[in-house]
Formats: sequence, structure tokens, C-alpha cells
Amino acid sequence: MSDVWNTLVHGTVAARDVVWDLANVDTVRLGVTGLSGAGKTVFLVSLISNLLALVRGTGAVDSLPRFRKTLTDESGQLRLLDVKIESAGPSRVPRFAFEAFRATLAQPERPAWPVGTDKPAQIVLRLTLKARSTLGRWKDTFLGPRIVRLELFDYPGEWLLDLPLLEQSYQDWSAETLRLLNEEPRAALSVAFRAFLGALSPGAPADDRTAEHGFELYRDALRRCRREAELRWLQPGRFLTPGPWGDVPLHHFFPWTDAPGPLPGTLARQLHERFEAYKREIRETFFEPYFSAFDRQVVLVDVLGALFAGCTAFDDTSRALGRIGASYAKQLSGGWLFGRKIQHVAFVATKADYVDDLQRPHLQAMLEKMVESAPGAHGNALGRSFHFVSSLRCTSDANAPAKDGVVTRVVMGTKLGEEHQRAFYPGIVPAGDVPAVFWTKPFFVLPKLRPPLLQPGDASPVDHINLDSLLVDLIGDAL
Ligand SMILES: Nc1nc2c(ncn2[C@@H]2O[C@H](COP(=O)(O)OP(=O)(O)O)[C@@H](O)[C@H]2O)c(=O)[nH]1
Ligand SMILES: [Mg+2]
Repeated sequence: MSDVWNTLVHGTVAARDVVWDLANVDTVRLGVTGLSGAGKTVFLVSLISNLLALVRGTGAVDSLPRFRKTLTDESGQLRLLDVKIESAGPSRVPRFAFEAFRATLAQPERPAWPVGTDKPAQIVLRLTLKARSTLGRWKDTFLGPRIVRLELFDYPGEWLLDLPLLEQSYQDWSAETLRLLNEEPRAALSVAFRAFLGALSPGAPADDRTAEHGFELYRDALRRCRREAELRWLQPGRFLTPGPWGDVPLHHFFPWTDAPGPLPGTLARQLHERFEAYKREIRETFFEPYFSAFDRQVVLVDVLGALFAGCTAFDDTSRALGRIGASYAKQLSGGWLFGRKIQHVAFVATKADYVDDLQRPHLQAMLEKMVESAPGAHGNALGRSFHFVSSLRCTSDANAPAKDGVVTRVVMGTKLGEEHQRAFYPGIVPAGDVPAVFWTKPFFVLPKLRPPLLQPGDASPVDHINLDSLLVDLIGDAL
């Protein structure tokens, strides 16, 4: 407010703009997250392309019919007059490279998926809207149509795994982490780290080299858990996804329970202090300046990927999602943690084009079970929704030739690197709890599919499944 006040007092030309902004510009901050590979980049490319296409497209393809409907007035006209990408301004956060990602996908000869990144990025869309109500339209004649700035912020879901950690002491976190590390498959993947812990003497003196060595062994164990067992409940989040902060001495700690108490001058005290410093650091550099500013969030989940990675990987992803779900439930039910109430969290099962139309709702049911798997995750369900989406649809639904008179639904797609389309049947998706019998069949890695050919130009629409319904639930009320 003080900026606004200063500008007014000095009576500069900018004052008019500030007043106009206050009266006519709303900002919606949308966090888009998900564990790596969940589909954040592709989701944002599709969202931006389809929103641009809504006002700038040729009109030949109406790619967001349900969203368009909520933005249409009584006379049948679209209230959305314009969509623009705003200049990044002096932002500290890297700009989401929409045009480059889209160009990669749209290469005419060899469409390719954008390469993965694990750093946050931001892009702002400026939506110009005709008012909904008569009163609003009266205001429009004086001030011009309303502007909604849609701030889109892409950040690694791995950092959300630190939300529960913020509430834990070093002792509690260590005890919980080591309990899990002693169970398979973590135990086999953390032999070196556990041997290191076993050799530490409880009263060992504080020492940077020991702290760093222990950290490296612990991080190696986390990396192996991720790579070899596809586990997802791996804390602290920044050990695997450091983002712009890199590998700093602040990270040089590891879980340890054998030390009696954090006496001054001991390694135990040093680890304890670094853990507390890590908590402060993630609060100050991410949760308070960014996370707490989101009005709404989308949590993308590769449910199929987790399911086909096998029972242990699936349970671990459920554990991670359950803990995230419980943190959000607390936040939804009352300004917890950062003093700001988030308005809506949408959990979205992505890549729904891998399964046929009859099974897609199962993805959503399964996601709901996963998110609600932790104690406290039910919480206040207000402001929370579940969806299935394919941001960039690579398949079409079809009937496989009937066998014994029974028709099987399949999807038709092309494997990346292949030329020809084929029928593709990834198997049955259970709706909700996964019965034990499901895990008796062999698992496979979902092959990457060839992205569809896109029309040139940033504002041409992108084929998707359900993106429009998600948009209606997520931001419809703000427009
Ligand atoms: N078939 C299909 N694959 C998708 C879709 N969205 C994402 N993918 C795949 O998932 C991979 C990871 O997506 P990306 O957006 O980079 O994930 P991020 O790490 O969360 O940003 C992509 O390279 C694609 O292979 C989709 O809607 N359909
Ligand atoms: Mg990405």
C-alpha cells in the first residue's frame, strides 16, 4: 500500500495508472506442481496455447468448449476479449520458456517432448474481460474492460515433500526417516549410508567433512531409491531437486538418531542446527515468498506411471501424495502455516490419453484414494477437486477387432521413434483401492508416445482431454 500512497502523494502521471490498476486489474496466482515427469511443462504449454487460441485462433477448432461456455454472455458473445503474454518485467524467477517448448513440440519432421528441468519458472497471461453483470458493464464504460492477470508458476513437486518436514524436529524427522530406511527396498539401497551411521560414535565432534560425507552418502541412497525403485517419498526435497540454490553447506546434514542429545561442539549439534537452518531457508526462499502467495494450485500426478512401476513404488507415491494432501487439507481449512488461505487445490491425473475413454474416470478415483491415504488428508474437502486430463492428446479411442464377440476398447497411438500407429492397451486401471491380484502381473514402463503434429504459431490450439473442465473448476469463478 505504501507504494501506492507515495505515487499518489507525488502526483505523478503514474498515479492515474495505479488507481486504474487497483480498480480494474485482478491477479490470480496459480501454482502448477507435480513430481518430476508428472507433466507440468506440457500442461502449461497446452494451457497457454489453448487460451491464446480461444481469442486469436482461426476459430476452426473450438478447443476449450466448456471453458468457452462459462465465458459466454447472454447474447452468446465471448466475454474474453483478449489474451496476451505479459512482459516478464524485472522478475527474479526465470520466465517459463513457452515459445521454445512449443517450438520443440511443433517441429514438423520430428516432434519431440521438451527436455525436463527442475527449476521454477513463471509466466503471466493478461486476460481482458467484458464484465459479467450490468453494474460491471456500467463500470466498463468508464474504465474499460477488466483485466485478470493469470500468474502461472511452475515448481518442482519434490519441494512440497518439505511441507510436513517444516513441522518436525530433527529428532522426529531422523527417527521417521531411519525407520523407513531400514525397510526394504530402501535398506538394500542405503547400505553404504547405514554402514557409515553404524561407525559414527555418539559423541563425535562437529566436523564439516564428516557432515558432508554423510550427506553425500544419504543423498546417494535417495538417488538410488528414486532411480532403481521409483520411490517418491524422499526427503528433504532439495537434496534431489536443489533448484537454483545448488549444493550448499546448509544441506550437509543427514538423519541420525544415536546421539544422546545435541551437546555443544558435537556432530549431533551441528546436524541439528543445519536441519533447523534448512527449515528456515526453505521457508524464507520458497514457502513464504512464493508458495504462500498462490491463490490456487494444480497438483499434477502421473497416476499410471506410479501404478505400472509396481506395488512398492505405487505405495510410496501414495505416501508422498497423502502427506501433501494432509498439508493442503490443513491449509484449506484455515490459513495454516503461512497466514494465507488458499482458495482451491486441484489434483489432476495426467496423461489420461494412455487409457481408453471407459477407464479414464478410474484414474481420477485412484488419485482420490492416493491423496486421501494419509491421516488428516480428508480434512476440509471444500476447495479441493480431482480430475483426469491429457494436456497433449497423443491417442484416439477405438474398438479392437472383436474376439468371441467381445469388443475391447483400445487407444491408437504411435510410439516415439516409430512411424506407424498401432493399438495400445496398457491394461486395466482399478477404480480406487488396488486389489492384491493386480500386483501379480509383470510391470512395464509406459513408452513415450509421439506427440501429435501441431499447427505452427503459438496461438494454434492443442488437442487435449478435459483441460477445459479443469479450467472451469480452477479459475472459472475468478473471470
Ligand atoms: N501421452 C502423453 N504424454 C504426456 C502428456 N503430458 C506429458 N506427457 C509425457 O510426460 C513427459 C514429462 O512431461 P513434462 O511436462 O516434461 O513433465 P514435468 O517434469 O512435470 O515438467 C513428457 O515428455 C511426455 O512424454 C500427455 O498429455 N499425454
Ligand atoms: Mg518441467
